[in-house]
Amino acid sequence: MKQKITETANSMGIDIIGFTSVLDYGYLKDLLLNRIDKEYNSEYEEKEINKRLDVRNVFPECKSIIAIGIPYALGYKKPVTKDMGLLSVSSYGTDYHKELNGILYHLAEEIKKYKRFEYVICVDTSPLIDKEICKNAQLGSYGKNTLLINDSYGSFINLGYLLTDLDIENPKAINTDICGECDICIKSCPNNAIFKEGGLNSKKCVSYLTQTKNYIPVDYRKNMYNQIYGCDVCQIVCPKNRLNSEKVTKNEYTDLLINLKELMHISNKDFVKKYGALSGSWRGKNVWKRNGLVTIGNLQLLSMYDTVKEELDNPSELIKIYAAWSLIKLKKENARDVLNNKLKYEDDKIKQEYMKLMELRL
Ligand code: B12
Repeated sequence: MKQKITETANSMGIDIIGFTSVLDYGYLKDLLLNRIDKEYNSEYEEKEINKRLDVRNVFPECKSIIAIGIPYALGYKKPVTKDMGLLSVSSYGTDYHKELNGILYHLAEEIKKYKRFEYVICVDTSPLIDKEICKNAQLGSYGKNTLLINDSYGSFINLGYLLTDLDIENPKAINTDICGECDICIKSCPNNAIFKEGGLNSKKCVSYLTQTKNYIPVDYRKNMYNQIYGCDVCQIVCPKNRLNSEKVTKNEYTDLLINLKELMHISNKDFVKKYGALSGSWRGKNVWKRNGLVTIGNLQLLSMYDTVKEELDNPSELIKIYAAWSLIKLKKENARDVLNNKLKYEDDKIKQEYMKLMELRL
């Protein structure tokens, strides 16, 4: 059965495929609880841990899992810019959720031509722990950057799987150390989010910071540099992503660059029209705009001073307080006068934030 399914997948162009019959992930309970205890978790994970620990919570009839990896952006190099924002390459082109859902559906329907079975598709958004399931299905091993790295394709692979009621046995994968002494991702992580001993503090990861609606500590903002959505640094530096040239799919990624002036003025409708199909748009316009304001401050784009100033009148607190930060980064003395004049119109929370920012040595 495994061989036949693998052949079907290969004939559809799916190179990375594996199987696991590990259904119970209770062995990760302490690790997950420990992360929560230390507040290393993110708000994008299912809060009720037990729901994450057994695939039968999602599909009670599950007996085995068919997992796949779909490579993207092989050989990716960041486009260079001095005055634009940047999206992570995981947000390039068609939303990978949509793409993988389609591929997995197609695969399941092909398998059904010779074997009746029931299935549930999972890509990213289920409570389950995709990397661990795919590691058990032998799609790859954990790198120090905590991502799953495939032997042939590296870590630029999106993961998805079919929970099935098929009787497919496969032993649990053993952890292999594929990084050895290499710690380039740990050293390169802009905000030191990766631990030497393994694991990641999500709250410090730039990818997390670009997505969260929570308050971003002032000290972390410079490390977001020009990221409007996501971050690829720990993958770009990884030697496992330096592939043979025949695997490199594309070199030009200028579509990932974001015009900041346009972003500051874009309407909700135009945002959805222009960026709505990208996986990185799920947090909406204001989060991108907030990141745009951080970028303008970080890149010292003085020509954007007036545009940023206008955003102090934006009704959204999420925008206002980052506009204030950005303005101070651009021209501290002028910004102080502007913010002082605004104090009387703002509520206590915003007032306090402005006062704090004016006192900081930015
Ligand atoms: C929440 C989440 C995030 C959070 C937390 C990331 C994280 N590392 O967990 C944030 C917002 C930071 C994030 C960022 C990104 N994400 Co994300 N994310 C998820 C999500 C929804 C859940 C992940 C999760 O449960 N983490 C919790 C714990 C269990 O994971 P962990 O901390 O890494 O711990 C594991 C190992 O690292 C290891 N470990 C942890 N601590 C220790 C300690 C020791 C001592 C040892 C030995 C091992 C060890 O064991 C754990 C067992 O699984 C999954 C989809 C899903 N449903 O699973 C996608 C997923 C992990 N993300 C993905 C991607 C692509 C990204 C980004 C690259 C996107 C981007 N370009 O910005 C970045 C990468 C940042 C990074 N280095 O991880 C892919 C990863 C693909 C791959 N090749 O591995 C996934 C699988 C989505 C998918 N289906 O394709 N993500």
